[in-house]
Amino acid sequence: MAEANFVDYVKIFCRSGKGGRGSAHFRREKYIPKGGPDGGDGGDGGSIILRGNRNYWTLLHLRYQRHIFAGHGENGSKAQRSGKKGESRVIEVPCGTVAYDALTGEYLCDITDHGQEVVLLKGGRGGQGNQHFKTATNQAPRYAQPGEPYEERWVILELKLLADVGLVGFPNAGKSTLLSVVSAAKPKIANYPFTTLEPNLGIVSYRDGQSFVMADIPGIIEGASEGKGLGFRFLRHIERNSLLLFMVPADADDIRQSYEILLNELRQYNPELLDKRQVLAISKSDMLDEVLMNEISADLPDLPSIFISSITGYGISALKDLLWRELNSDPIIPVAASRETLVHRNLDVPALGFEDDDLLPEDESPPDAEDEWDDEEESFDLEE
Ligand SMILES: Nc1nc2c(ncn2[C@@H]2O[C@H](COP(=O)(O)OP(=O)(O)OP(=O)(O)O)[C@@H](O)[C@H]2O)c(=O)[nH]1
Ligand SMILES: [Mg+2]
Repeated sequence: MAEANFVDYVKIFCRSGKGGRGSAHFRREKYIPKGGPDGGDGGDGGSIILRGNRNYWTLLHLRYQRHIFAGHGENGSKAQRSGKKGESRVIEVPCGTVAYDALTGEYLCDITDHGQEVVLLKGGRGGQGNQHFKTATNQAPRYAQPGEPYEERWVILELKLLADVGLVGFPNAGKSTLLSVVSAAKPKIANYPFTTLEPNLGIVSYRDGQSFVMADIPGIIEGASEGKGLGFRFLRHIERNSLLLFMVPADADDIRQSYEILLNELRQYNPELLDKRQVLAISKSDMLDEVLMNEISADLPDLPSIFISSITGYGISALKDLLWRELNSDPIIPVAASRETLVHRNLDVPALGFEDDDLLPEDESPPDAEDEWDDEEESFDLEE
């Protein structure tokens, strides 16, 4: 995942298709003088549908596709012919995409699974033709239903990565290096803070073809809650991880205190983050000897902890074992359920800083906005 291509917000304009009009036609043929009503139904308008697709990792593919229109239903016509349905438009999104109303910030829906579909905007129903309105007392209804109108809306799609393990640490703690060692991901690694500017995901293969997903997010610093460093911009990507892997480098002045600072920043962002399972990895342990390790071990915070080195490989396979065990340990909240019960707060739209582009550009005005009236369809048999 190239860093510049990580897009986790898009704003798009969607419109469903309107329903086709029912026809009010009467059958008129040479030797059938009173053929009766034979107007067909209008076709349903197409819907706008969101579908989860595990082959997408970002919303990049939607960045330049700002306006999405479904097709209108065609009008019904004579001889009971129904109008064609309008074409629905399916928007493929990565699993973990949440949709909000762009004007109010109101939460609309959440896509978590591959193949999951949610109708974002429903197409208008087609109107019934006059053939349906024939009754004992009215054999010649001159009435047919109009189609239902379309719906339209500005929508913001937000991606919250669905990873099992989220890495939490100060800049330069070795998060990206670990991800590069345990997965095929190739994040940028360098010996300065804020190398990682956008999240990276990697799939960690475990025994017997099993695997879990690890997310490397930009480093957090003290005061992130006040907007320092990269702030909280990326913290929502760990909101859905079922386990947080804290990383504190072995050369930190005070490992316990570093952990507390990280924990506190998470708490400021969303206290529910602290309900997740946690593991502490002391990274860069190749800089320690046994004496130092024992010394550090004696004063570690109370959570499953492990010494690792991504450079020498020390503790890496034990770390994978530990993570796997924790991920599958008698779950307080099973992974899948925790995704489902995630409470979505409404979005603070102005804070996202989208340009004010709520006007549709000229060339993309809606297709077929006028309801065209077809004369032939409207002809009545006046001998009736
Ligand atoms: N000695 C040693 N150095 C390491 C180890 N892991 C990472 N490093 C070095 O630490 C530096 C920072 O590593 P990164 O993986 O970029 O750190 P990061 O946590 O992703 O940093 P940000 O992206 O800035 O938040 C690099 O120079 C790495 O080579 C390790 O196990 N041992
Ligand atoms: Mg990094």
